[in-house]
Amino acid sequence: MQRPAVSLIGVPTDIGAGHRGASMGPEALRVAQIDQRLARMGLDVRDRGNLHGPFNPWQPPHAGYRHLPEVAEWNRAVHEAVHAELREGRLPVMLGGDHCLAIGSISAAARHCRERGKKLRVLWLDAHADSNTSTITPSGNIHGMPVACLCGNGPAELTGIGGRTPAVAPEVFRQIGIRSVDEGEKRLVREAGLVIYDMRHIDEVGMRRTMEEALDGVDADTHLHVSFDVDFLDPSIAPGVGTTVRGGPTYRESQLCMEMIADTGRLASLDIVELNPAFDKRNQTAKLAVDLVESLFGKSTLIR
Ligand SMILES: [Mn+2]
Repeated sequence: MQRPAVSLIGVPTDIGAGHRGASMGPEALRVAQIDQRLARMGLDVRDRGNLHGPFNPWQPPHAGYRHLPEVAEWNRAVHEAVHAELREGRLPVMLGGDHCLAIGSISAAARHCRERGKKLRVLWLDAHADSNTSTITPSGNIHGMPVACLCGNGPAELTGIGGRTPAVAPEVFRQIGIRSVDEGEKRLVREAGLVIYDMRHIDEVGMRRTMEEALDGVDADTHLHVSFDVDFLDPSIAPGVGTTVRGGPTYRESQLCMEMIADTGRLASLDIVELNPAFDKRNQTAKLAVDLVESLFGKSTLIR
């Protein structure tokens, strides 16, 4: 199988989050040697450095959103950077940063798919559904809204990034590991028809069957985007996130999830988000994220 050429794009901001610190995520992943670890697997890895954007002004919500102009500015930068890498035939890895940045990266993957006639599938690995809107959000933090915005349910500054509204249809998403959904959000995800494999589903049928279902229909024409929110993982192994929710996938379940994605050979873009070194211990969560990303790129115990 041809090894992809990988571009690392640091996006050092916590502009959409409810706690400060995800802005340090890109550097923590570099300290955990994400570039060397992928290069050692034989991948052509280039670190493009960090994108730049406005500082976090740490203001209360305005009309249901916190920091909307700043979130839009960061996401426009992410969109252009991710799209440029895809156009060059490279696999962009967005080192977040908080999860609002997936608006920029996934709208870029969607635009690339339109240009190349590919089908998009997004695996959203997360404890949360991230499908809030300004009217139901308890906090106004936009990292709780990217899925809704990508599906066209949000402010024009965000839904229009990438030139097409909505950027994607809800059918492209498969959400995995979900265990915290706000009250109003439950109704919204049901109305949108989002496919959600919550922790109860994983408990009942196991990670293997869950991933078979989530990857069903992925074929040679599919662009597979993985949006990996580190809070997907159980907090006992991954304390370095702002919004821990207990009862997440174990180390082995997470490895299997990543390995089964790698087996498809269709991974084409990746977000690593919500890593928050301010909550971490000795960078263990960054190291774990890098271990899992190695598996996502095909590292396995045996020749399979
Ligand atoms: Mn998230």
